[in-house]
Amino acid sequence: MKPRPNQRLSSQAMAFVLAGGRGSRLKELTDRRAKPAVYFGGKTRIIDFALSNAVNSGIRKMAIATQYKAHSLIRHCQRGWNFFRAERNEYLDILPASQRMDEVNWYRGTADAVAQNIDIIDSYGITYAIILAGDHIYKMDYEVMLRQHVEAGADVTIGCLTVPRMEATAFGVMHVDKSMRITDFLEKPKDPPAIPGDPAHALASMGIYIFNWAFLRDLLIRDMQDDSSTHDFGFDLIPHIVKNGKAVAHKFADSCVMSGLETEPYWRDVGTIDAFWQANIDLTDFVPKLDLYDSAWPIWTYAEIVPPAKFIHDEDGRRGSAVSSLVSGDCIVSGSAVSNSLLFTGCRTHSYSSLEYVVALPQVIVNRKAQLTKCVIDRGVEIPEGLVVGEDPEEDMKWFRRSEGGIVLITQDMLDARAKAL
Ligand code: ADQ
Ligand code: ADP
Repeated sequence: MKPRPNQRLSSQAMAFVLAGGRGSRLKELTDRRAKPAVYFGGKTRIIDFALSNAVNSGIRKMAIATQYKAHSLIRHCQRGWNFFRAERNEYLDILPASQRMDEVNWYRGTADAVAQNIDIIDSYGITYAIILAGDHIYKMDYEVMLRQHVEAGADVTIGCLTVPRMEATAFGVMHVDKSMRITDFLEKPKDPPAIPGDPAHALASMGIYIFNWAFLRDLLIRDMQDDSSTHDFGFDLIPHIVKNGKAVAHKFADSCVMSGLETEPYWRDVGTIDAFWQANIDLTDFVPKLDLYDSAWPIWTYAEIVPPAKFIHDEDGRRGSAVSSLVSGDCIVSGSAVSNSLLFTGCRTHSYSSLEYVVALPQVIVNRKAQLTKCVIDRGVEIPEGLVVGEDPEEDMKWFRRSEGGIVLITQDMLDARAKAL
């Protein structure tokens, strides 16, 4: 496809979403689904943020590489993200690690997930490839980053943000010169180097990369044949380009200002139970930092057509109420008190029960007189009558998983084991 003058760069780009990782720190929440398929924010799943950003940025060619426990993720994408039309030159391909290349190798790393699909990417006829992680919560206009990439004449442009130095052990950490060219890059360093003049912070990679496709294609072909490589962007490809080519950093904070999307940059890796719970509960704030109600930047998802949420008095006249809470469709709050909580689609809470600071995933049933505080409840769990969670840490730990931050994760398997033991 030949670029036309004044054409939006996003129309010459594809988004390749890496969605194969488990996200093991989310514990039992990712026993049966990959992290990108985990529910977030009352209606959506984590991957919807990267996909919505791409669509809202004007990108109409996408590929999603899946690997670990991909069924739930694939089903979600097929149901919710099926509006791309080949006749309008739009594509969304789901690419499970399926041994397409040689019937031996699954995706050996993040770069290999792209390399094994070179033929499909070629068929899109794009100039730029945007590599995204499918497991972060943020809003970002990739067109702004594409413009910087082209203006700088970079081989790769990497999205980055400032993080507390000690948290940077989980990230790729970089140094940049005045022109934002990356001069050093260390993947997950044990002792992260600080930003010069700011010892408390480090400049971390968001795992978002823009490449000219022809450049990346060559690099991937060479990397596939290199037995010493782990075939990972952070460990192998990026350090190589920093040394031998031109790698440039794109600051997320500047990006937010330029796109006019967010006044305060918001980016979360909801990788632990504590972070997951906190980011969900933050949405119940009076003015949350993440605005899900911005019709100019919608977060699209698959949603069943369901009846509206309902709040009812029970037969004893107890009020069913929810305050400072997000309540999705098909929920019935009957004679129970819900506060500072999220009820995903299809939850039921029964008389005399109370929920405070609770994240209840779809189809959770809370039976009578249960008292739940500060917990995450997995999809489809039925909370037995009278269960008390969040009052006695020792009792909670006997049956459930209690995080470092004191958040209790409840799954049906845990409840079944408890029922058997009692
Ligand atoms: P991590 O997030 O730790 O670091 P990784 O575990 O490779 O890197 O995951 C990146 C993305 O790729 C995730 O969305 C994951 O689901 C997916 N993924 C992992 N293995 C995959 C595979 N085999 N096939 C398909 N998809 C796979 C990265 C960068 C750091 C950067 C952080 C920011 O390496 O430099 O700082 O992201 O979070
Ligand atoms: P979702 O992630 O869409 O909410 P579920 O929680 O129902 O879906 O299931 C997650 C994944 O685990 C799906 O791929 C589903 O097919 C699978 N699954 C659900 N229940 C079981 C089970 N009891 N044993 C094995 N796999 C299951």
